[in-house]
Amino acid sequence: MKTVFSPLHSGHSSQLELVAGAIVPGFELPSRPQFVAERIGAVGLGPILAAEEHDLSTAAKVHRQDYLDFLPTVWDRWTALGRSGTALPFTWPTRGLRGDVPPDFIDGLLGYYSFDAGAGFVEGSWKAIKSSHDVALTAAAIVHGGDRSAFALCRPPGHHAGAAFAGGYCYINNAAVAAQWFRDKGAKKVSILDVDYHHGNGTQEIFYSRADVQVLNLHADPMQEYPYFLGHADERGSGEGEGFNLNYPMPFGTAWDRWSASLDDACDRLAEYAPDVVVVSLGVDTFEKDPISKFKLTTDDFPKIGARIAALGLPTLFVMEGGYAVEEIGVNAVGVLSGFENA
Ligand code: SP5
Ligand code: ZN
Repeated sequence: MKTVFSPLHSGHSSQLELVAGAIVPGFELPSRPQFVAERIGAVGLGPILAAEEHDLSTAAKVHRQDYLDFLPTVWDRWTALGRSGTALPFTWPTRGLRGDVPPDFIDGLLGYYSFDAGAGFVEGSWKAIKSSHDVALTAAAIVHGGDRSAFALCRPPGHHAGAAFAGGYCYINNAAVAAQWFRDKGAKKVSILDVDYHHGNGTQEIFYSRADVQVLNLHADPMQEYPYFLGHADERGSGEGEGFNLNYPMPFGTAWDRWSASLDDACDRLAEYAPDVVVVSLGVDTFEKDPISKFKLTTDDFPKIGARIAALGLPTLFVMEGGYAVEEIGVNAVGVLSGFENA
């Protein structure tokens, strides 16, 4: 399996986040994809290729144009005020406030275009965000070109990013852009299978009223876990999209038995839908030692995920999402890919 990767991700560093009332160094570290790349080399998964640049025309079909126009401007607006550090929002247009009027000032704009304080900007952030998007589309093109699968080693991740908002370490929804790109290249139907620990709220929002992209999400129950405000089992799509969004919320402590039952059901529903291509939002923060998560998957479980997905027999693009146990992220993520290859 070919992997696509970009070194430009590394300028997106020194992120800060709010955890239990304290501002701490973020969990979404630049070392994450390095560990994955090292493991790819160690097991001989296949070549690691450079990303090719793609314009944002496909992204503009899943994101709002004003949001895409805003992202590259954040750092300049921030530093123009003499600020340094991490650009972060602190006010959001929740119920009872105006969500339809973007303010002029950067602090207001950051809140307008986000749903949490988990997606800050530093000097290299935009280049990293754009490179992650390019990684996803370069890998998608490899699958479109006839390879059975490819791996987009994206950083930053994407599945929390919606049509017009960042959040949860995500800015551009790489998996959603790839799914849209496959549609534009002739795929009639695309399935996105999101196995990250957290609900992929952005992906759900983007495709919620569409029947041409099925979205299946396995995740921690939003009654207990971030992102809290989306991901319930009764969210099944709207209008033409009714029935094409499926959520599998699971409780803290979920281990392989229960998690794999959800995966089996999701794979059955996916097979019924019979897409032309599958996009896997591959988070490995379901791992038992993940520092921000509460599922109990073990390193031995990850290859079984890959094998189950391989049994679908469909062209498959893997897109890297979360996973914060950095020492083990390589073994676990590549475990899924090897399990797919060896099935
Ligand atoms: C892509 C992805 O996996 N994003 C996850 C964003 C999670 N943001 C909320 C983190 C809450 C961290 N709680 C830390 C508890 C540490 N003991
Ligand atoms: Zn996650």
